[in-house]
Amino acid sequence: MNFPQRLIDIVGDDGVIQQAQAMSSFLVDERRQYQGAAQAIVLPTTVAQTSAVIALCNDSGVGVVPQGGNTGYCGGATPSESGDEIVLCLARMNRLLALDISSRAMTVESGMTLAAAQQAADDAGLLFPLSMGSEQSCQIGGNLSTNAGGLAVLRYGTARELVLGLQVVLADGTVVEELSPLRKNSTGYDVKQLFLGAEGTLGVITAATVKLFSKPKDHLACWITTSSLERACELFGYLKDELGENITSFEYISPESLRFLADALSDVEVPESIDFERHHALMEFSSFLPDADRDALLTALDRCSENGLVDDALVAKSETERRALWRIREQIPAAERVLGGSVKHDISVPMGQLPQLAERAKTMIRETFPTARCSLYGHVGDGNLHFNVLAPQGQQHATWIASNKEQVSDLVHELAAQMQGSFSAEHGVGKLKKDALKSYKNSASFSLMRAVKQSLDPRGIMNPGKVVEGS
Ligand code: 2HG
Ligand code: ZN
Repeated sequence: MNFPQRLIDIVGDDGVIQQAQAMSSFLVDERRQYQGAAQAIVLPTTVAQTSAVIALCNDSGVGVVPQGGNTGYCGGATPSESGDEIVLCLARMNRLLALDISSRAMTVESGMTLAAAQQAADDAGLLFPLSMGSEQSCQIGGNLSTNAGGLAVLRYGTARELVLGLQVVLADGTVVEELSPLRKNSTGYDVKQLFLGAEGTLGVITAATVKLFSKPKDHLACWITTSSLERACELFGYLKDELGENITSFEYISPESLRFLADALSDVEVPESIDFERHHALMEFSSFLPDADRDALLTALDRCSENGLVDDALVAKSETERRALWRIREQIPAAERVLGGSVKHDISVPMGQLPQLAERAKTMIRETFPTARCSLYGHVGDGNLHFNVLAPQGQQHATWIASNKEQVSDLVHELAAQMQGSFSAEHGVGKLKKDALKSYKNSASFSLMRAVKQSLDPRGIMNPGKVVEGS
């Protein structure tokens, strides 16, 4: 029996796509950097089917490329060009399996979109705080596999910190069943951590039990104008001391990024009072005592105006205004796409060094590529900057990016490493940053990663060519 027929025997006719046109969207990554090929796209509906498919692939030496919403930036869910692998798409495993209000925990299958998971929590009067621009299409399995960050890390942590339990299928088809809502469990190795951030190279996450939180009674978004990134960081420190855990996001937007947004996307409204020449922070403030907390926020902002940290502050007066402010920040990546794309970097350094990182990176790029344009924005409250480099005006963007991206990224990643930072704060490694992992990961840790890969996936079938190879 041929291989695709054996897959059909496990998942049924409607669970295997082999026709070229129907397969095409699964074979290219979000940013169109990688074009792969595959024997088939396989869409299981149960963990038993997933286990049988992976065991079959292991026995047959066929590579398995797990894929969620296919929104990743590093090519981690795109198969190789060989055409020998299968793409294992989890989209049909998208059920809510349990929601335990007293444990503040919810168990969902991996193919549930992030927006659907947020909604499921909201329907129960609780909050699932993971949040990012791609939430309508990205899926929980992918979020956990890349240890995604997003917009509320400051208060709730990255995806890794939101997980209580996992169900994972290993390369030989074994199902690791640890879907527990327990908050405390001190029984040896925390096995689930191996799979969070592994990008499907050690096994496929099929379901997860995640933490839920009380829903704040009020959200306030506040657009703050200030004189520099350094000031924005100082301001964050001050407001954190004053307002504590109530600050759920603190995002930075450089004047350049705001200008790119306005040039590219005329449908995103930037309030007239916002000065394009200045630096910006978008702060989200969530509270359980709306009136008292709002007063505390306004008083803190007044004090910051008096001591020169804040030039201007615009507090959203309604949910519509709040959403409009967030839209400005969230649409910056889309604006860069419209302008022809960028060489993207997702770097982090110890908090205090962020302004220095930004200045050094800009200077370095200017020295080597005097007319390239830098776009700086990101999650300043987490020490994570998106430092993106756009082609010089008037140049053919795709050609410029293709010829210079490696040199640009080497410079930026080297700088982050020199400053004790990370070359990938929240987007993962995939194919794109595999060499950077080898260069910058601590060598003992890198060897350990290879040993773990070798031990869990000795035939190298799990997401081949991504992150790390076995030893
Ligand atoms: C964001 O923070 C995302 O908006 C995307 O992580 C960053 O597109 C980017 O460079
Ligand atoms: Zn980001």
